[in-house]
Amino acid sequence: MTDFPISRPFLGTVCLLLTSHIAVDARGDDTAGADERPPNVIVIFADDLGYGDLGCFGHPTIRTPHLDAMAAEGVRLTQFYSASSVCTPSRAALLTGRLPIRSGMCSDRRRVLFPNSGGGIPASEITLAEALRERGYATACVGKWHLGHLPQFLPTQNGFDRYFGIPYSNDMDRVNDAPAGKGAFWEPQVAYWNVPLMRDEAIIERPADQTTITRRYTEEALAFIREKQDQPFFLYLPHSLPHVPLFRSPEFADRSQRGLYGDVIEEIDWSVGQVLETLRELEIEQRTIVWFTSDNGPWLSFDSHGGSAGLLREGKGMTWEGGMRVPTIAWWPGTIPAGRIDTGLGSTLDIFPTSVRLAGGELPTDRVIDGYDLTDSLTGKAASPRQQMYYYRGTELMAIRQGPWKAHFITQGSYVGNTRPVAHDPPLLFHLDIDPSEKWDVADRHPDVIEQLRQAAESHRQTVEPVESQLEIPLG
Ligand SMILES: [Ca+2]
Repeated sequence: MTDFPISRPFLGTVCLLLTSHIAVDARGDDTAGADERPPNVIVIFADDLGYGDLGCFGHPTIRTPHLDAMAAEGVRLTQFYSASSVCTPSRAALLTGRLPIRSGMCSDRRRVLFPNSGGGIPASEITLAEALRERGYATACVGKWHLGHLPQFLPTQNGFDRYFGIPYSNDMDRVNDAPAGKGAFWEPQVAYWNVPLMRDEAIIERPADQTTITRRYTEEALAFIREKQDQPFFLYLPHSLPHVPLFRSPEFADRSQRGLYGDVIEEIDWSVGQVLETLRELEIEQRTIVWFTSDNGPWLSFDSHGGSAGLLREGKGMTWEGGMRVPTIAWWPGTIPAGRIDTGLGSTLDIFPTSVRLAGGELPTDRVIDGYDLTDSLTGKAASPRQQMYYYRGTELMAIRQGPWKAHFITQGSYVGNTRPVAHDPPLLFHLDIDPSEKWDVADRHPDVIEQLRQAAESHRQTVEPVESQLEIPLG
């Protein structure tokens, strides 16, 4: 086996030499040779959806029948983490399988990219779209990008054949005469945010009509699936909602007992149902793995316009569980057994290696990959290989989880009130299997565990090399 290529221009040449490890396939395809075909990969990624916001994750009044059915037919992952508590680093981690600190897609000064940012995902990073395209996949990104809005950073420069969506958050580019403070959010109007809607590299609508954005993402996604049904494809579908400001199509207005936020989730749930139904209609559901998860926890400072982390502590922007543990479902009829709940650890970091291996590729060897191949745990054949999770805020390692234990070295608020960091020595220690809500600090009873976690943190730090932050580069 050769080393994976170091620079992008050589990617194609070398990848063709890689040996193929197509997953054993007993999924009953009736066309000759279809068993050799690697599975399609679909990643549906909600924005700021909390751990407690789905029916199948315990919400009492938000109705999510399609996601509940997806969970019943697939596996629910109850200890699954985003690699960051905010948008940009979280997306970089998902698409590269690497902690954001390794790619420069995090910062201690600016937590995400803004319209006045000049940086973006470095060309040296290998995205999941690039890795899968090299394996013959058709690729599409439909939704919120937030890895750089300048031409050289767009999805079409990062392995995606096509792009349709908003290049950053739906609350950016706010116009000057919009109501001040949070006033603009409580009764949001499309015209308050001058966000662009793009097709490939061109702006096709500005401000984007966010009222219909979930429906249009869905239509775009379904069209791609239909068009590419006869070849392996990767569809990355990062919804721009339920990030505030909240919008939904007229058909979903005032439907949910949970109010506007519930309406938004119910439209996303409808969208998921459309995707799964289309796969079934095309009879490709048994060769498609679909992930549903969220990029970070709920934005709690937006009151009823933010979501719920359920029994988890705190939310978006923080390294408490509510900020980074996300509601996750994996679905692949005939391969992932139905109705299972997997309490093993997992992360969006793991989607990259899992997908690349399913596609018959090999992981890059010239860089640290922080993800694990979860195929055997998803299919119930083995326990999850992931034992640790690192909780970063910018470049600071705030906390570490090892097995059931989590130590917080530093805690900090999110965006409002007191956001000064508070150092803990000894660290706060929680047993997350017993205490998922992080209520009972048991540090004084387990000095040995603390020592192990300190050493694990130190070993991890040794693997991190400083790189330039892309989030601090100004525009122009
Ligand atoms: Ca987010």
